[in-house]
Amino acid sequence: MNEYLALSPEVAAALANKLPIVALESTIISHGMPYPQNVQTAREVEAIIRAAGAVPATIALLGGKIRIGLNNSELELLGQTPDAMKVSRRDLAYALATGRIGATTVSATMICAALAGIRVFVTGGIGGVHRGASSSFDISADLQELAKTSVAVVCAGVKSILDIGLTLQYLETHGVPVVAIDQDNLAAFYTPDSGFKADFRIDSAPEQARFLKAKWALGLAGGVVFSKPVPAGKAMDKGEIDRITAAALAEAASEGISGKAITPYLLDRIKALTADRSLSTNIALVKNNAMAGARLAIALKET
Ligand code: PSU
Ligand code: MN
Repeated sequence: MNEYLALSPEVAAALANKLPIVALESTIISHGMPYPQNVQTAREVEAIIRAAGAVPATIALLGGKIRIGLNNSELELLGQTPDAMKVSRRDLAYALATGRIGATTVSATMICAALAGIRVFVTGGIGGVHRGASSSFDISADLQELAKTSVAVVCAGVKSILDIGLTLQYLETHGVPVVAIDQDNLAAFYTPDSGFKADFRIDSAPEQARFLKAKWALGLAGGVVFSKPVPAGKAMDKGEIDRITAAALAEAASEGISGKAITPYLLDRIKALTADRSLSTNIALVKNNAMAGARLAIALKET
């Protein structure tokens, strides 16, 4: 076990007993949602995973260690530290060496999960190629991580704050399969349909597990994106979210927001501009993903 890893007793026991484990990220807690809904959602997501028969492992950086599995007071600490460092691959060594409170993004969570031997990871949405990337060069480190780190990421697709077509193109170039669940098209986070077809559709967890097993048995390192659409009753209206996204992007441009600040800024503005309705959609889709991730982790143990 890597010297920087510190497992919670629950996760340590699950690893020793080869139980199915689902990794969860922490940027969604510190930067993706406001307190106290962030902590409450984190706990509810963990409860859904346990009820489904798997073990949740929320990942964050505390006191110079990669913590795999957080207790209630650690979740609370993270939820109440909005200035926790947003940690992607680039920031991991710095955050550990300086003992910072670090919230891991999809890329850093994949790295930490892989170090701990966890193969399935549930989140809300992945990062991607930003609109205007041809001049800003802003492509999330999440995509490069998916290209090399062998962890399955269950999400609600790619948000329309991003350039969804270019994100899919980038993933294709790097050999990252995008698998839709329950429909043919990639999901777009707040809405079920991005308008773009996913590479494959696999609804059943045992088949998803066989797909992962085949990929990794071939020595094809890297992740797989599983896209689960937001439940229909919790989705936002596409016209409304498109208008609001355009407004938020315009505000970000006029404020000169860029780099790692842009994604949290846009999420926060979208939440404000939808009078918090986007937050309830966000919470619903993460819970929905947790169920799919737990089923996949269980199926992977049985494959
Ligand atoms: N999308 C969301 N909520 C989030 C994020 C993305 O709906 O919290 C976070 C994830 O942690 C993701 C990160 O890995 O933002 C991507 O940041 P960037 O675009 O700076 O790579
Ligand atoms: Mn970026």
